[in-house]
Amino acid sequence: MKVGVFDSGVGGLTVAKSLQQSGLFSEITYFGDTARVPYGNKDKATVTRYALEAVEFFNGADVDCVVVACNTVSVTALEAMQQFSNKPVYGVLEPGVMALQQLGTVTKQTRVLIIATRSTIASGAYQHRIQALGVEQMDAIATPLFVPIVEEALFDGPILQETMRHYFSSLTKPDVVLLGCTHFPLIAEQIAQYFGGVATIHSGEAMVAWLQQHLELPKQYAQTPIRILASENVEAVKRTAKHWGLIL
Ligand code: DGN
Repeated sequence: MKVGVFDSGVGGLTVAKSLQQSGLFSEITYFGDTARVPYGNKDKATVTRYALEAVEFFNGADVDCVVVACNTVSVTALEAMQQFSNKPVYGVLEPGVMALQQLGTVTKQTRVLIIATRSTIASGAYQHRIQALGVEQMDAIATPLFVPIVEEALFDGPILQETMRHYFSSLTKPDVVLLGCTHFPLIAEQIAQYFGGVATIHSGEAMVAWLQQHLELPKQYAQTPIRILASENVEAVKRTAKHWGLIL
């Protein structure tokens, strides 16, 4: 099975990496809309328009299904994509919620922190789904500064530490942090450490678990080649992919 991966830019490579390591797919075609990133501060109509252009691309591409790595697109335009796509389209919202549920220790008392772009937080999508699990203690905050920090490869150090203090210092310590943005898995360890060691949920790993459960795909490929396409500066995306450990 061949999978397409759509993201607003380079961040979705974290999800592509999980898919590449999963052994579930024979080939990955990644498309990052680098010419128009970031999507995280744009309104629903704009994000939907961009997402439908990606659908047009994937409708003509040699892929069997499409994974939307971008959380912002997954919570604002997934249904529109599914409506116009000629193949199944899967977003990261459901897998993230399923991963939280499968931690096994989620109760009314569990305190969940959701961090994401402004649009993802404003959509309320994660909050509603997680409340429906019975979770009563939740913080949901937009942390857009983490996006350029990760893109600048400042995975640790004073800028990241200060930014975490800026966003987190007034919060009660969570039990679980849901990383509701493609970039955040790259600073998951630092975020977990900031709170003294907490569980984190990674969209890519969550997506692999969800696909395995829902499509019952066997792990059968020792290697999954990835084809990288972008609306601008594809060489930069390829460099990032190498830097983040994808095998090109
Ligand atoms: N890919 C976006 C997301 O996961 O929400 C983050 C980057 C962006 O477009 N702002």
